[in-house]
Amino acid sequence: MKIALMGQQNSGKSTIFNSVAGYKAVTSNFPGKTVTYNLTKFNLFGQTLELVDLPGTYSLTSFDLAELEARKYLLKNSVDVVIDVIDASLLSRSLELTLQLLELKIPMVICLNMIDEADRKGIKIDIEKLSKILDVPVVPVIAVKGKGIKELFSTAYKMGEKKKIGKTLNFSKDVEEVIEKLSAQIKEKQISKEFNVPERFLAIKYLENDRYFMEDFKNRDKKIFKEINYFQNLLKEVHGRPPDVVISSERHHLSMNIYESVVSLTKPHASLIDYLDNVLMHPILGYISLGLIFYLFFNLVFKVGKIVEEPLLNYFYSIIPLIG
Ligand SMILES: Nc1nc2c(ncn2[C@@H]2O[C@H](COP(=O)(O)OP(=O)(O)OP(=O)(O)O)[C@@H](O)[C@H]2O)c(=O)[nH]1
Ligand SMILES: [Mg+2]
Repeated sequence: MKIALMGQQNSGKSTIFNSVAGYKAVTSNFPGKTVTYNLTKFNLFGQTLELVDLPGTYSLTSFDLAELEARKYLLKNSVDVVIDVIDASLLSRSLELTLQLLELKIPMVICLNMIDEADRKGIKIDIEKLSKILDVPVVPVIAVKGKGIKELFSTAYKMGEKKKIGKTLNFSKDVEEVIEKLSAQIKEKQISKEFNVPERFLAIKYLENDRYFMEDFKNRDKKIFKEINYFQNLLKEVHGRPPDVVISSERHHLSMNIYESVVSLTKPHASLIDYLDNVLMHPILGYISLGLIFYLFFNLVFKVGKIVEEPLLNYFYSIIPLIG
């Protein structure tokens, strides 16, 4: 079974990867590119699972080389389960990628990582509700402490066995109608099979003018290209914005709605690190602290040095004749 870690930058993918990989990880290059990814194998329930740590990705519609390679890997490598690693303290932004991953219709688990950070910021997430909305299991994790990692992989394994696919959430009615009509055309012409993606996903990519999917068939099928143009113009006319902006704002809107229905905000807990940060980064107190730290440091070096100097010197003097 092949499991892929996907998620936005700094969401903790590599920390999770390293917690199971240890020294066995193999780093590879995407063919012809300098973008790397890590691969490892590990055992769970007597099965050998393959785990790949993909580059951080903000969106599946992207021009960034590393992000495009991560997407291509998902499309071309028959991944059995995707673990969508989310920074729980940045939930609304992260959900935009989650919605796109769901459109790929690959079995998925959401890893709600950095629960400790979310707690500290006073962000409380209703995990059951989030799981219900997306019809995907959600596992709370604190990757740096190894908390929840076992449950994460056993859930991923179960999802891979069941091949259970989450829900695709609908956009506004008029946008959804355009997507449906274009999907029907794509289905009729069996284009999505070539790319090995669901029709709805491909229809959205075409409306977004995604270069990877557009370039290949532009020369081959003039008719569908005309249809795409027609639907793109339709969205543009109704919304007064380019179709890719319309789609991304639809996704943003959905993510915000989900965020608002599952998150409750409480007072952030100020930790010792916050207090230290406030003092050390203060424009005046910061310099005073720096002076104090230097003062203590030099005192430590000279005072402790004075105490240990004599016994150390005596020791060295005593071994010099032996060396002689
Ligand atoms: N507080 C907290 N920090 C975490 C947790 N998990 C990871 N981190 C920290 O988050 C930072 C980013 O973690 P990485 O594992 O490098 O993130 P990544 O998703 O691999 O990042 P990219 O490869 O750049 O996309 C590191 O400093 C981790 O120590 C967690 O559960 N809690
Ligand atoms: Mg990483």
